Amino acid sequence: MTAPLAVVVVGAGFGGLGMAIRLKQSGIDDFVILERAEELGGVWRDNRYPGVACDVPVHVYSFSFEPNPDWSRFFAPQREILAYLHHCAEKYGLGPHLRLGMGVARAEFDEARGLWSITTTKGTVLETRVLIAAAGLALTTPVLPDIPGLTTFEGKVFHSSRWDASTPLDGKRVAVIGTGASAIQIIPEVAKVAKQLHVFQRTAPWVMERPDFAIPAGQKALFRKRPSVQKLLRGAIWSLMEAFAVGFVVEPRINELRQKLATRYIAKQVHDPVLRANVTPPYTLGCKRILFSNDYYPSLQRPNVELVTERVREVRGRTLITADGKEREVDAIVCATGFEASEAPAPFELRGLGGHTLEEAWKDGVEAYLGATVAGFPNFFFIVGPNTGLGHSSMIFMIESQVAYVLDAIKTMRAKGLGRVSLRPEVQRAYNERLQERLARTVWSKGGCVSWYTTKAGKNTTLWPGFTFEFRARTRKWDEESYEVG
Ligand code: N01
Repeated sequence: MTAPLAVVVVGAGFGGLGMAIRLKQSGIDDFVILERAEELGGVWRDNRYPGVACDVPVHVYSFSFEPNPDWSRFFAPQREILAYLHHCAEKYGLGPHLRLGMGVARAEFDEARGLWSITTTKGTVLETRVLIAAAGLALTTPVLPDIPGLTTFEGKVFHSSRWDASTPLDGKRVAVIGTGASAIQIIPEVAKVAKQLHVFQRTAPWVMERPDFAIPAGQKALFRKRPSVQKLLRGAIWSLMEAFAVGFVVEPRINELRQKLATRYIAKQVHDPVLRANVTPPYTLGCKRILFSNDYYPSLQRPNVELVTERVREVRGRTLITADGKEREVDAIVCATGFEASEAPAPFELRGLGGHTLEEAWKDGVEAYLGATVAGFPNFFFIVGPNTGLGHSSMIFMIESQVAYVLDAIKTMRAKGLGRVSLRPEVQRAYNERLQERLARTVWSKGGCVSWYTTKAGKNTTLWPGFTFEFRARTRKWDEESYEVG
């Protein structure tokens, strides 16, 4: 076995790459990034469905330290975001640190030596002082619907995040199950080429107008010449998005106003009163993720598209049978049915103090401190851990906040010669009590919906309950007093 590393980062998406860049910039070079896939990119590598694009303005959906003056659109397509991540890895010299096709099978903390021992999926063993899981928690593991007969469907069936490019849908009869963020990007594209498209909706989503546009060449030139202009724009967009949080967590009347706008948008776009009623959500706007699209409602009104609100009871042969007994024969089924989220499993087998697993620590629900550390798991950090998701702004802001926190912890450990830092259980308890109290007052708890934000028992394990600037302030410096150090 080789000498212990300083840091192992697991995952090469926005979180893992952002962490790795900051490590390098801080002069910490003895680290590796383990990535189970053969390519970097995280969700932007996995999601390749037609129409896939960022649903947050791209000027805020990119690293603050690496602006890109060349985005083609305000809501950039997936291929540009993936290319951006490749560019970042290359520019910041991450190539020699990347171990592609190598995931983590298990990791165990050696208490006597204060080191993590990691067994990779290739069977190699690595040791490291600090282990950082940036492997995605909430939106990584696809969920297929539990419909009898789906697995024996005689045509093609696939999940939105595992798009089967070898199955062109042109001229085919297609079913899309789900009407979430992925589905509303897929449906308009498939509707253009399919012979017939059946959209199976369980709950109507709130959809608002998407202020998308191609970024003019003059603007790109200006961004290149004066990066401060793009920075100012980024700040302005972030501030506007931050204002949306007011409606979610402080003043519901702001949300009510947005809901009126969304209702008016339905009235403007959907002409048939039956369809209009069917696409009108039965819950308060914001309770589930707000979606943005200009072509979703028009696509539902194409002659080759049908919105089905009956539950799919069974799949038999090539036929979907709904609860009302109606049968629809199709060639392909796209399951845009989301991911393991609020009850996501630990990203890999992790054994901390006393040999206890993270799974055991989370038996009553996933939780952490500042989405980063868990009591009983020394020298272990998450990027995009529990309760760091957002309903109103860009995850990249949260990622950069968490990276700063973890980096400060590592730098402090090195400066003070700390071999082991372990979150105090009482800190985790108090933090989560307060977090859940705040979440209980928000639209995510009171809005009358069932969403991937909360567990079946109703605990919100995914979202941060406030403004992103609050999170930034709390993660600016590592708080040594919250940890037992040694
Ligand atoms: O998944 P979802 P998603 N039978 O869970 C339905 C991010 N994202 O992949 O509402 C029938 O939101 C389910 O119905 P219901 C973003 O954070 C980002 O679309 O539960 N239907 C719902 O309609 C997003 O929130 C971008 O009643 C079933 C849909 O499937 C997250 O990913 C783009 C069903 C699932 O929607 C997940 O989005 C895309 C069943 N058994 C996604 N099970 C960006 O652009 C589920 N459904 C950044």
